[in-house]
Amino acid sequence: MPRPPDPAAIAELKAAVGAGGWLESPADIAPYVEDFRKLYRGATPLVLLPRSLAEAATILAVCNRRAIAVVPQGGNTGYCGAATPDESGTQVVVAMQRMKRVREVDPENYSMIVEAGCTLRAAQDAAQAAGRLFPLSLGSEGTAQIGGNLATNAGGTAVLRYGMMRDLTLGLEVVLADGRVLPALQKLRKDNTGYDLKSLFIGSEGTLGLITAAALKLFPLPTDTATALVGVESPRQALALLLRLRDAFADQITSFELMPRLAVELTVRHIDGVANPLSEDDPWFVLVEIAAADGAGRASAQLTDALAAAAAEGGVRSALIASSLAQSDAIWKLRESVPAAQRLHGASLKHDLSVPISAVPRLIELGTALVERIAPDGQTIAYGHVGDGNLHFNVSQRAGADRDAFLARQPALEEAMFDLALRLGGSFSAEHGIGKLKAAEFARRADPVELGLMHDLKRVFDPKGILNPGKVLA
Ligand code: 2HG
Ligand code: ZN
Repeated sequence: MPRPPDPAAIAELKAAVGAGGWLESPADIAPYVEDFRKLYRGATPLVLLPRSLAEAATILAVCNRRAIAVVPQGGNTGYCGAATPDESGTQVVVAMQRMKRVREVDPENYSMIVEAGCTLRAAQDAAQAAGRLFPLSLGSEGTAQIGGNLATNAGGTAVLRYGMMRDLTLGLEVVLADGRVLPALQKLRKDNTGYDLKSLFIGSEGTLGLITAAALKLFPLPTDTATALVGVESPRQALALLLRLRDAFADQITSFELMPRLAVELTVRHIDGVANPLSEDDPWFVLVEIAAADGAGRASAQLTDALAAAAAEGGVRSALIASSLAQSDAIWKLRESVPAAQRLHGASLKHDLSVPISAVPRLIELGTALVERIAPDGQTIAYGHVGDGNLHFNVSQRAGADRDAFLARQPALEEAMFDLALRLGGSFSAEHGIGKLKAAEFARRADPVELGLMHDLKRVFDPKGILNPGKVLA
């Protein structure tokens, strides 16, 4: 069982990182003990900010020897509380922001090596400066860090074309619970030497090791991108459009994001500088992006043709194809501001669900009916990465509804939503992870064989149970 650090342990940990490498005053540690959604507020005696692999390794060696629990933290933008210490005041936080170097960009091998504390945007920028694309893309990319993206196997808005963080990872450098280093930073496309250990750390939310750096895959930089906002009648029509566009563009479609009219209305109302360029009457909107690297400059014309053909057959109500970077940025801002607009609008209940893509319309129909029955004081705002079968099936409090009464619907609604997703062959955690928020649910719902193996792995990687206790595995 992890123990609270005594003064000697605190002194040893401070010495491991040196001056400027730790925080302990309540004001300094405040941002590290609360999660982004303010679901959890914990406590910690010490936030450690290692600057190097050696410092990170020493921290874990000390914590393991002394049985002190460690909570790894990146940009603290996660949705499930995985990076927040518990309330006991015994867990130290290891925040990776000072390990933020881009160690290498290798355009010939289409790879880069980046430290865990590098923000996603800084990694994208470094790739771009070398004429390459690092494609992971999320609303929080200016703050989210590569280490957190790896620890949560982040998804975002370009998964349809490029996959999730796991798919974008070639190698990892990880400090194990006892301070040993797994130096698996290879940038090979092919390496069949035994078990794929690195994959275990991706999505493990800091429970199996502390990721300090990664070798990531790069791609050709698109020379030609076209973005459109399309008004459609229904999720079924959106799905038909996706299939049609995939026929026309194969894997050049990078994003296919669905939003209901209410999401657009709330965003226009609450976020400065956002407007809906389409008709107020469109019930659903799709953001489509296609990207080509052939230098032919035809993306916009081809997307226009494809949407016109769909419209001629009644498959599209209205469409705006961005004719400038500013217009494409405005369309993206509309989509990426939906979570902030929902936050400003009032309380919300969130369900990060995925189903086979073909079941998305059914999920929306049946899920909306559940909301009407279980939380009539809420309004469904189901939006997101429909090209990946991933909906953020969120519910916002109706104007004038009692906040506490609305929030009290959460357990019953969540149970019904998760059951529905599973019945449709889906998952109750698509891209936001388990963390603390869904750990009990995971323990209850996971297959016993699968869960047993996960506990066995946890014992092998972290025999003293110091790494992020209470997260993922309850
Ligand atoms: C997104 O796709 C994020 O915008 C956040 O994953 C989703 O706030 C949400 O529910
Ligand atoms: Zn999302």
